[in-house]
Amino acid sequence: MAQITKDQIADTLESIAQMLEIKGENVFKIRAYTNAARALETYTGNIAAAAGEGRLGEIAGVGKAIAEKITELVATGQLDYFEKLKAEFPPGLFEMFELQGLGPKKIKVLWEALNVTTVPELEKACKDGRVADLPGFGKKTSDNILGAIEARTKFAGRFRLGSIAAEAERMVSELRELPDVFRATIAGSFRRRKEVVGDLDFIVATNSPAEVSEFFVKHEMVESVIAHGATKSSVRFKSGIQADLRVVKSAEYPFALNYFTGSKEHNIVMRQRALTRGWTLNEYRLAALDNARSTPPPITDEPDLYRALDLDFVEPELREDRGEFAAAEAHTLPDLIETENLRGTFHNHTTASDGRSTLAEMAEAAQELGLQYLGIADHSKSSVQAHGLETDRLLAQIAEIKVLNANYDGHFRIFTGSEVDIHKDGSLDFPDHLLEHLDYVVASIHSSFTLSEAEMTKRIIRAMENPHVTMLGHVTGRLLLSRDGYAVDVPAVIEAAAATGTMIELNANPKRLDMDWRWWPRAKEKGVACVINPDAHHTSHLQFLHFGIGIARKGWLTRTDVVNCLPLGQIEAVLSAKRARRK
Ligand code: DGT
Ligand code: CA
Ligand code: CA
Ligand code: ZN
Repeated sequence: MAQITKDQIADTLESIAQMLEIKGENVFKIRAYTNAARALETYTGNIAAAAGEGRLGEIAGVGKAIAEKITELVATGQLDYFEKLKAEFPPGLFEMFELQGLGPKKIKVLWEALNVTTVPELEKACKDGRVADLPGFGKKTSDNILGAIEARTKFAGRFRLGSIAAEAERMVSELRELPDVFRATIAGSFRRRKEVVGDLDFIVATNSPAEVSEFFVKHEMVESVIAHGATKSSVRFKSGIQADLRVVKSAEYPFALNYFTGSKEHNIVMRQRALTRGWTLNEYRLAALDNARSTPPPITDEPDLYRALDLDFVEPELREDRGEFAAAEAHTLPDLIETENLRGTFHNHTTASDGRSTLAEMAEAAQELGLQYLGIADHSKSSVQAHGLETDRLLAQIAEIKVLNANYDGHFRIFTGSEVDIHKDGSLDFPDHLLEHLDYVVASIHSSFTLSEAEMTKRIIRAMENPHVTMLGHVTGRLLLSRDGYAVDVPAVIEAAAATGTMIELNANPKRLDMDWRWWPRAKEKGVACVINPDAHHTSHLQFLHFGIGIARKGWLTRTDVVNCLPLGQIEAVLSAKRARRK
């Protein structure tokens, strides 16, 4: 039997909480399940081992009753209580939970008042006005639900890099360890670090194709097998993503790797360049055509292939046919940023607002990652739902940081910041005389998402004109695969960032990855500094920086374009540059 994963356990607990809420159970009981689910999401230990040794109670947020249920899940792969509870509900109801903005309270009303229990029924009820007429719903809610249904269809079959990276990386590392496997890589959009991917493409070089394919289709992460052949297999992983495996001989590997890395647009140009030299390029080889004036050179890896076509090696992230060929010919490809270049980061939350780790825990985690500084930017007072800080709590946090900093002997530093809400009119949630006490300010939009593009752009630019605003947070507010960003004229924002000396954030949270990689070359050209921030709400989220690096690379950025590559001792001047300029 396949071992149940931590995420599957968390999902089960989350579903139980939703069902209990529909049943109108006591809030404490409901909260116990949601808290336990959250605790598991960030638990880094081995859950099966902890269950086996009776140590689940040690996980903060997991009580005795829930620990017993987790133990049953780990031991048997299912939970009797959950199955019985589920049987009390129409099955279609669970799909409704996947719609953005629709929670148990509303689902309960829709079910009881309109007898709506499936997504198609819900769509119909919205369109004929029955949902808008429900008490507490209204036209706006009905429209939002329709928007969520539309988004669900539009995004079906796509996956955020952050939700499938663990499965993909585990598979490739296990493939590499098989006897007789010479090389194994995840190609496709995953290798190009696209923010969302359609499927995974594994390429393996081996002399034992049957054994490798067998290992792949029988892996415990596999939910179902779509095809199982000698050199091509396809499966669906438990997360729902499809994964294709191509097994090739060592000599074919560079060609298969290059072809299946793509993009399709990049491949077309590669093949064209081969043709103009009288050669033919496909996923197996580069060979001379009859009319060829020369034979292609021997090729043992991807750089050889690019060299053969008179190109510098093009990093996978740049293979989108967006100027990489001209640069590779002219030897002007950028020396792309790497994770190791980062020295610190700025947009991070703590338990003071909606984070789940304390200030001290966050600082320790940053040091363990080898960072020299950590910026703390908890929410400001208007973000009530996120427990935003009022003036006195912010001042107390500044004092607390001062004390911690005094103990670091200058080797590490916490910078005091705030993620300040931008009001509807572009004014900020804190007055200047308070912002002056901070090392830096992240300004972000968390309300009034539906302004027109012109109003929204004006609002953001007005905020950037404030000399205390060091950086603009998540530029469009998009949530990948669930919510489009608000309407905003990004080129105008980039222009204003350049004019005011404001940095633009590359929010590295895999749900955001905002500003989009397609805009970074323009920002760089205008001289706008990038700052890569994880928007961490837990110590484990500092790992999001890796996703941010992938996007920065896709945006052609080097270490000199990203301010948080600067070491302690140099970063301070950059943080205060904008204020100094205004004085
Ligand atoms: P995805 O999976 O939709 O996120 O995107 P990719 O880029 O991984 O696309 P996928 O999995 O369909 O195919 C992997 C690569 O194989 C793709 O990037 C380029 C190559 N490829 C697939 N179909 C074609 C094609 O019709 N022409 C060319 N030139 N290359 C193709
Ligand atoms: Ca793919
Ligand atoms: Ca594919
Ligand atoms: Zn935010």
